[in-house]
Amino acid sequence: MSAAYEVNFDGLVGPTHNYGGLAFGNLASASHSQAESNPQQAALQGLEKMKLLAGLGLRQAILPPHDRPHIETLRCLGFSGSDPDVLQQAARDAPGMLAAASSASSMWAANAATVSSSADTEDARVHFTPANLTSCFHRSIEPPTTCDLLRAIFADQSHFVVHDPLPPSPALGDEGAANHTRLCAHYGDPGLEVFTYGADEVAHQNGPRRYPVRQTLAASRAVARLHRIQPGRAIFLQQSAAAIDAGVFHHDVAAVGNQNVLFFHTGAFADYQAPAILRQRFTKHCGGELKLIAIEPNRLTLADAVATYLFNSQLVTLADRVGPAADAAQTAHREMALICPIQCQQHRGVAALLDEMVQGDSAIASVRYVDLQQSMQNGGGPACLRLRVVMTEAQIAAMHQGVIWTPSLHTRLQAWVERNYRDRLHPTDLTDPQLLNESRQALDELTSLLGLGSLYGFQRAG
Ligand code: SUG
Repeated sequence: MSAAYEVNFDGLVGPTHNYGGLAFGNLASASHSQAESNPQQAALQGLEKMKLLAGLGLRQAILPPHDRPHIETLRCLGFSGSDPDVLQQAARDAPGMLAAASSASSMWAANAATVSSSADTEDARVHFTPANLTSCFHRSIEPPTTCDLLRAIFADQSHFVVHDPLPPSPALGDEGAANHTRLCAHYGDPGLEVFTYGADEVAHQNGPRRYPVRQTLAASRAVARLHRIQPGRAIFLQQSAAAIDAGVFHHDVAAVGNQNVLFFHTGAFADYQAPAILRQRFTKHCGGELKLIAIEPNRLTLADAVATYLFNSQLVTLADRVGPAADAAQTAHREMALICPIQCQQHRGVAALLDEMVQGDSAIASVRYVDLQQSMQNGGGPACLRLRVVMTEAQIAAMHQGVIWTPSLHTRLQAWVERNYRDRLHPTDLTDPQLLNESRQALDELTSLLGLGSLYGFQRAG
């Protein structure tokens, strides 16, 4: 075993963050549709979360936003002329398409890709498959930029493989790490890769009735094959249809795992025995015991789990702040902390449950609350905003260094947001050509701030 660390890559919120009501089955997105947003506050709230985690001794990095409004997408739909013409025509003839092409949804980095740690793969490289995000149009336009980004950050092919996304068919709907959890004894040990899916195919007899399935078993199996996960280390579990119909559009709204701990709602899985099966597989493949923290519906309904995003918290292993860094990675099962949205603190039942958990002998020793109101109103909690990548020290050294969080980068990003982002945005503002110019100006500055060169289409054109 070599020491390894979990690095959280947080999606930086883009300048067009708005409430488009675009994600059917995501209750928060529907209920905030057409509300006024505050992109500046959204981005600063995200940066504060990164700072908190870095302050807890965790490794933190940044994924830049995608360029929006995405004029190339609108041109593909037949809108033409100058960029302002394209915006005008789209606003007039297809406002839904303009909203989709303007969404800042790439901020939810848990949907950027599925990641397998090198300890689990046959070629001992870290594998990434960018999610195809076929279920919603506004998200389906993310994969090309995600590929470019991941290939720029993880360019060293002796350590990393960035696959192409799966073919974009609903039969292969893939939403990335939001439906994938890695369990292990130590980060550097081979683990168990848990893939969750909504149905075998899209139209499944026992599938949800109200809301769509976003992840299929065929997609999860394909990702596991591409990643060359060692035999026995991938497991596929179905989400319960009732959970999806209650608003659990991604599995990470009903469960979160870290190392040897799984914190979940008992209504999350189709098979009530799924956690017990996981426990057996964990003992066989990882050694030791998987600690299950199960919350029953009589303690918390699925509806309240969705409303508070309790399970969309980040479950993190706190590093030893006194000891040397390498030791921090090697010592098993240090204290874990749960990073919860403030909505959990504001809900009496959830706050009481968390207090009990911390005071009792559960594996979770402390809770920190973060204010992510702007993202939460679109259905994105702490765990949605981050993509976990487990890496050794050598792998961390091999990735692009400019996106690694430092106090000085934080200060520069804060100033960059304050300088470039609006503090009010209404969906009707998306037609404003000035917003397009501001966004491009901001992203142009950002790529040089992060040392990423010309990443976006608009930087390469002309
Ligand atoms: O895909 N919301 C996102 C939220 C993604 C949350 N991610 C995880 N659970 N990991 C989605 O539903 C709303 C956009 C809008 O309506 O403007 C949106 O896309």
